[in-house]
Amino acid sequence: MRRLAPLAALVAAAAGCGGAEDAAPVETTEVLMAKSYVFEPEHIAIAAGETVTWTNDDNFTHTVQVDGRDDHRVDQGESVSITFDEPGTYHYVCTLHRADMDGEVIVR
Ligand SMILES: [Cu+2]
Repeated sequence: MRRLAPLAALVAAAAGCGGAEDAAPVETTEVLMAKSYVFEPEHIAIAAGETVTWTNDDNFTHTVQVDGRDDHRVDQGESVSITFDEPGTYHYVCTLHRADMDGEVIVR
């Protein structure tokens, strides 16, 4: 029984921090729609006024919709760029695959 305690504690800690949600944001303006159904990296940080480019390297069409604004369709091999002028935390989704594909842009 004593061996189970550390394992249980580890599982609880992993569940509590929400897995990848708590990963430190990556300083980049390039996000890949990688294979399959994923934004990579999911969490990025940029400076106010910078432009983020999402490029679709997957075999499926995806979209980028930031905080309920215009939805941008991105076909295979294409990209979309969005400029963020105001500091803040912006959540975005692919509206075709909401359950699997979302990410965050932190503008400093
Ligand atoms: Cu998608």
